[in-house]
Amino acid sequence: MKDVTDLYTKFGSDRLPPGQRETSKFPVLSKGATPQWDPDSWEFSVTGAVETPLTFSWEEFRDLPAQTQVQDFHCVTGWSKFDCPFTGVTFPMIAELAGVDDDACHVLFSALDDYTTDLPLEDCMREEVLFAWDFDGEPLEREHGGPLRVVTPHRYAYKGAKWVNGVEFLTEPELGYWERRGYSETANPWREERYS
Ligand SMILES: Nc1nc2c(c(=O)[nH]1)N[C@H]1C(S)=C(S)[C@@H](COP(=O)(O)O)O[C@H]1N2
Ligand SMILES: [Mo]
Repeated sequence: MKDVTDLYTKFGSDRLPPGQRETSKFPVLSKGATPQWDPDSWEFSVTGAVETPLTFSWEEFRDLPAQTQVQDFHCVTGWSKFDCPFTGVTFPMIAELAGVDDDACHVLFSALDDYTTDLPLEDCMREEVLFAWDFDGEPLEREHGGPLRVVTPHRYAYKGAKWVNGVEFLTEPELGYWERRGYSETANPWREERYS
């Protein structure tokens, strides 16, 4: 198990980012209802500025090499949860399988509930950005994004799409669900980049 809870030292002096409050609970924040999913028809796609667009069935995705990381989770509404053990595949692993084009600079994640979120490519090409399916050794609860979600411990949690089923590599930024509503494109918690 890899502990990445010291990640904050790259961004600031405090583990708890400014304006955040620690909670031991794991609140649920979704724009709407938890979407249905069917393991037999579920498909994960990698598209856009890549050499090889990819699709994975649920079984194929689960066969990818996984790792477990203990991460902190920071919600833009002001709560942080420490020591979250997430298991999944790293973003750089998926990027390597698809072969990212030189002119790709942003990434748009999409999800079963039509949520989208955009991050600069360099913020995604990090070992701590995981496509996670387990939390604390158990399948991720449906309301927390099961079967599969993204986690971004170095960014506010709205950058981590729950129920993720698509990754598109972009040659120019595109605003996602919360970014269109005024939330930050970069979302660094230690700089309190909440709004744009
Ligand atoms: N697909 C999807 N992903 C999403 C959201 C959502 O509404 N839909 N909400 C985001 C927000 S604002 C936060 S804070 C986290 C919340 O994750 P949690 O419900 O597991 O705490 O998920 C993010 N990912
Ligand atoms: Mo959030």
